[in-house]
Amino acid sequence: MIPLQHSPEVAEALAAGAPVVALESTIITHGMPYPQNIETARAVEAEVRSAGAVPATMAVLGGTLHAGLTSDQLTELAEATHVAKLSRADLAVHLTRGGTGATTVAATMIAARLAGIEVFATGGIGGVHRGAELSFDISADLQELAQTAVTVVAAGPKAILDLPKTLEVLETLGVPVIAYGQDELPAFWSRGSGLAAPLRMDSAAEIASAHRLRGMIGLPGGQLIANPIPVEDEIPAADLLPVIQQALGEAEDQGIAAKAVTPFLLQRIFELTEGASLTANIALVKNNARLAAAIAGELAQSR
Ligand code: PSU
Ligand code: MN
Repeated sequence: MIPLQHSPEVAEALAAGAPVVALESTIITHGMPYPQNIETARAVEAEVRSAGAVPATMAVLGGTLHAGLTSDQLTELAEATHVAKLSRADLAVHLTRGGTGATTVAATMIAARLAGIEVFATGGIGGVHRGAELSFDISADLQELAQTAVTVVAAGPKAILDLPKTLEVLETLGVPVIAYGQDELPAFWSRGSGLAAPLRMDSAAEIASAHRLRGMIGLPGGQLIANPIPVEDEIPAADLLPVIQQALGEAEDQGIAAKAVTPFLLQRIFELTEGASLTANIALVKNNARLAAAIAGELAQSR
């Protein structure tokens, strides 16, 4: 039997065909410092609720994959240190061992599909790292989008990445990259990236229809919705550039590799911007939660 447990609220919503939005947990354990991580996790759940959907934060606790956490479970995860960061490769091993771990975008998509949830909100997806031609560091998030039928709402790939290469890989993998309400690809903390988004949509209803149609025409995989951070919360890309360069240089000097790269860079950028990057990150996740809830609402209506 699959060690999967829905929270009572999520189970009830799914049984009734009500809108549900999956949320990831790596952003809580590896993406934000305490206590902002738990404050954000709660605020994001509240956004989903006020937009008329039920939030399902995904995590592995004691060898069980949870779809929907209680308030106590959320607190426990946010306060824990040395939590494992689980991607596709790690999931079954950690479930076998009875371990605890936070799910990345890739693992959250897998969990969402298993749990029967079609929409997922996060901050930014992983992608092709700068220097990937030497390091081969390409996030498993991209492969997952190619094979798991979940619509993921993010503020674009994180600006620490090589954005043109990330778009190229997504194109190769057949993943629709849909900017919401603008022509340009948003870049996480900034609304602009200087790159045209491959696709654009302007309503949650359209995004929900495309999600349905993908399944009907037999295409595997999901959709990436690149939702720009609200104007009042963004940090212009030019302001971030030197900070990102510095953080990348330090990561290289210190030999940071593999799973540690993204958490290291996010933490250093937080320190170097004196918290401004975190404030923007929190705002964009909440914004993504609202759009995801609207898409989940449209999908529920079309069922
Ligand atoms: N979005 C955020 N903060 C994060 C992440 C996303 O705002 O910390 C996490 C997600 O879990 C994503 C991971 O899957 O970063 C990417 O890690 P990597 O580059 O090692 O694949
Ligand atoms: Mn990586």
